[in-house]
Amino acid sequence: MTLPGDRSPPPGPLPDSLPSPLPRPPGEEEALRRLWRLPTGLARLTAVNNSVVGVWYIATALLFFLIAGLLALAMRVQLAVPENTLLDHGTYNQFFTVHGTGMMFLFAVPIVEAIGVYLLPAMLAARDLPFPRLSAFAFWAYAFGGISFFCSLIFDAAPDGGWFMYPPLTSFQFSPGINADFWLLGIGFIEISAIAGAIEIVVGILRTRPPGMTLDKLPIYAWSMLVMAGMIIFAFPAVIVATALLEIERAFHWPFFIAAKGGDPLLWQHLFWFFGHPEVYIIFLPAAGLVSTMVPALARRPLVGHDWVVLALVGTGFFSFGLWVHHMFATGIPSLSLSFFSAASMAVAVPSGIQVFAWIATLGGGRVQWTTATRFLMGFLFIFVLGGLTGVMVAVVPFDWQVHDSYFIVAHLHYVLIGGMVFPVFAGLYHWWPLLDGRMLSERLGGWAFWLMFIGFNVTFFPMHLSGLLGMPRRVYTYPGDLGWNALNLISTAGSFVLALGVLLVLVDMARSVLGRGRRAPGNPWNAGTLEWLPGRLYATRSIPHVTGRYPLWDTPDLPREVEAGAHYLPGAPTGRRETIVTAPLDARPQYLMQLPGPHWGPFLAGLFTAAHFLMLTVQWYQASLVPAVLAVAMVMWWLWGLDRGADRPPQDIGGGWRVPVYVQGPKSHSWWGVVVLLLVDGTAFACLIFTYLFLWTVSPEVWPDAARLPGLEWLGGGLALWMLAALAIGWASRSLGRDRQGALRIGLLLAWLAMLAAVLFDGQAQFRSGVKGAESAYGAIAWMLVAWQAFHVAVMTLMIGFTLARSLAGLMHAERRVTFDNTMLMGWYSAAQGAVALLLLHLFPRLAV
Ligand code: HEM
Ligand SMILES: [Cu+2]
Repeated sequence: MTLPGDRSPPPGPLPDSLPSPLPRPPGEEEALRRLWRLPTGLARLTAVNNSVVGVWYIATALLFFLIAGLLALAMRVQLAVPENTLLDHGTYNQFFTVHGTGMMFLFAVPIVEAIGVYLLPAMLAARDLPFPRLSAFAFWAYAFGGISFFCSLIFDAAPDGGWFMYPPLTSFQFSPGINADFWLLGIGFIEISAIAGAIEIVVGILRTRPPGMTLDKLPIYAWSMLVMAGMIIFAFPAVIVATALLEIERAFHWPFFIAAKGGDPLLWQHLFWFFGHPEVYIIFLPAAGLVSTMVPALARRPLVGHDWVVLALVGTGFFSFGLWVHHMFATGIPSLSLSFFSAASMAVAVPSGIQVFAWIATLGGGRVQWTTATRFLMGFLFIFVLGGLTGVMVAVVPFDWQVHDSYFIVAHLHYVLIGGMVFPVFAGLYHWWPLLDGRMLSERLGGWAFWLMFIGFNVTFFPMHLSGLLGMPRRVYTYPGDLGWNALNLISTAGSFVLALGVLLVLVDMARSVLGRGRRAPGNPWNAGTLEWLPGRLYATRSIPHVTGRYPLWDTPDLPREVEAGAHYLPGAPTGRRETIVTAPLDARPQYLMQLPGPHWGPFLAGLFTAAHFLMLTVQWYQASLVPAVLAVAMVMWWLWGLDRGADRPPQDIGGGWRVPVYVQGPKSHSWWGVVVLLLVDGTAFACLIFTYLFLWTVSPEVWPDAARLPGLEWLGGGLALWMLAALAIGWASRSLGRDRQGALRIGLLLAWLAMLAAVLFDGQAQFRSGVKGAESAYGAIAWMLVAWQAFHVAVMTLMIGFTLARSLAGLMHAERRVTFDNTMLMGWYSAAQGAVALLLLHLFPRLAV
C-alpha cells in the first residue's frame, strides 16, 4: 500500500509551510484538553497517560527503595557491634535477601523504566507511548506484586537464600517452606512488567519520534533506553526460564538442579548470570543516559563525542552478554576460559571510560551551572570511578579468589550500584522535578541532602573494603569481637545513618513541593536543549515540532512559542480521539496517525487479578488461583476489544504538507512491531530451554535414553505434520481474510487450533508411551518441560484464536481491518515453528549423540 503522504519531500530541513503562520481554529486546544483530561475521583485509577502512570511508577519504586533501605539500616545496626542479638540468624538472612532482591528487582530496574515511561514521550514530543494500557497494566502488576513480596517479611515467610538464590540451597529439600516461592513470586512480577516496558520503549523510540528526528538526531537518553530495552529482551528470558525451572523443581520435583538425578546446580548459575551480569548494565546504561542528557544542559554546550558515547552504549550492551562467567570464577571453571572472561571483563571498562571522558570534556569546556543536580553528578563520577577500579580488581582472577564472598564485594557492588544509579537518579529528580508540577526543589535543602548522602555513603561503604580485606565474609549476621573488625563496622553503621538522613531530607524537599511550598519554575529553568522542556500538558506539547538538530531548543529559541501556538504538526485532534504521529524508523518520515486508547478499568483490574493469581499460587491454592487468572485474562480481553477500530476515517492532514492514513496494517503497524518484539522475548526463552537441554546432556549424558527407549520415528513424523498443518491453516485463514471470505477464515482458524491441540497431545502421548517420567531424571525433566512449553503456547493460542473468532463473528474484522488477526497469525506461526524445533531436538538429538 502506498501512503498518500509518500509523495511529499522527506523531512530533512524544515518544510516551507512550517511554522505555519495561519491562525488556529477556535476550540482546537479545548478539544485536545478534553480528550486528554484525567478521570476524577476513584476513576483516577483508570488513567493510562504516561505522564500520570509514570509518576505513580516512579513514586512506587522510591517507596520500595525506602523499604529496602530500612532493612539495610536494620542490618547495619545488627552489625554495629560484635555478638549483637538484635536480629537472629534467620531474620538476618531474610533481611539481606529481601534487601538485595528488593533493591535490584523492585527498585533499580523499575525506576529506570519508570523514568523512561515518564520522560521518553516528552523527549520525542510524542503524545504518549504506543501502548498506554499495557504500561498501566505493567505498573499495577508491579505495584501489587511488590507489595505482596515485601509483606512476606511480616509473616516471617520471606526468602532467605540471597538475591541470587543458588540451588541446591533453595531447592525443596533445603528450603521447604514457602519462603523461596515468595522470591520467585516477586521476580515473576518484575519479569512481566520489565518486558511490557521493554516493548513500549523499543516501539516508542523507533516509531513515535517527531518528523525529522532521524537516528543521528535521537537524544542520547533515548539511545541508552533503546539499548537497555534490547538487553531486557535478550536477558530477562534467561531468568524467566531459570525461575520457571526452579519453581517446577520445587513443586513437582523435576530434577533440573539436583546432581543425584543428572541435574546440575551450575545450570542455575549459568542462566541466572547470563541475565544477572547484563542486569547491572540494564540498571547502569539508563542512568548513564540521564547523565549524558543532564551534563550538556548544565554545561550549556553539546555533549562532546556524541557518536562515541552512542557507540559505547551499544558496545556495552552487546559485550555485557559475554561476561556472565566472571561471577563464577570460584566454581572451578577451566583456566583458559577463566582468562578469556577475565580479559573481557576488564575490556568492558573501556566504554565506561569513554563516557566518563565525554562527560568531563563537556563539563570542562562549558560554563557549568552549579545546581544540586550538578553536585549529584560530581558525586556520581567520583563514586562510580572508584567502583570501576575495584571492579577491575575483582576481574583479576587470583584477586577474586582472595576476596570472593567477603565484604570487599559488598563494598564494590554498592559503589557501582549506588554510585552508578542512585546518584544519577537523584540528580535527575532535582533536574526534572520542575516538569512534574512546575515547581523547583529547594537548592538549599538539596545541597545539604547531597553532602549528607555523599559523606554518609563513603563513610558507610569505604571501610567495608578494609573489613573485607581483613577477612570479614559477607552474609554473616554477627562476628566475634577479637578479629579487628569492630571499629570498621561501627563506622559503617554510623555512616549509614548519615546517608539515611540525606535521603530523608530529599523526601522532605519533595513533600514541600507537593504541598505547594516550592518556588515556581520558569518554563525551561536550566536552559536545556531537549524537547521535554517544551511547554506541555497531559497531551504533551500543543503541536509536534519538526526536528532538525540534536538540541532543538538551542537551534530554534522561538520553538516553545511556535509549538504553543500550534504552528507545527498535529496541533489538534483531527479524528476526535487521542492520537500521535508514527514515523518511519530510520528517516522519521510521517507514516500514519496512531489512535491511542484512553482510560479504562481493564489495566488496573488485570494487574490486581494477576497479583491475586500469583499470590494464591505461592501459598499453594492451586485450584482457587484459577479464578483470578481467568478474571485477569477477561480484563485484558475487555480492554483489547475496543481497540483495532479500522480505518474509520479518511487520511488526515497533520500539517507540513503531510496527509496520512489513520490506520495501517501489516509490518508497518505499531502492533505488528509490538508482537515481533514479544516473539523475540519468546524465542530467547526457548533458546534458553534448548541450552538447558544441551547443558544437562553434557553434564549427565548417562541419563539420556538410547534409541531403543525413545518413541518411534512415526511420532516425530506425526507431530511435525500436525504443526505444519497448523501453520498452513493459519496461512489459508490469512488469505481468506484478504478476500473477505469470513466463513473460510473461521474454518481456517478452527483448523489451526485443532491441529495445534492435537500436536501437543500427540507429542505428550509420545513421551508418555516411552515411559520417561519428569521426576525420574534430568532428561525426563527437560523433555517434559519442552512439551509443557508447547502446551503453554497452545493455551495462549486458544485465547488468541478464540478472541479473533469472536471479532470475526461480531463483524469487527475484514480485509482492511486485520491487525487483530495479524497478531494471532504471527504468534501462531511462531508457535508452530517452535513446536517443530522442539520435536526435532527431542527425537533426533539422542539418536545422533547417544
Ligand atoms: C541505601 C543504603 C544501603 C545500605 C546501607 C546497604 C547495606 C547493605 C548491607 C548491610 C548488605 C548485607 C551484606 C551482607 O550481609 O552480606 C547489603 C547487601 C546488598 N545490597 Fe545493599 N545497601 C544499600 C543500598 C543498596 C542499593 C541501592 C542496592 C541496589 C541497587 C543494593 C544492593 C544490594 C545487594 C544486591 C546486596 C546483596 C544481597 C545478598 O547478598 O543477597 N543495596 N546491603
Ligand atoms: Cu558481572
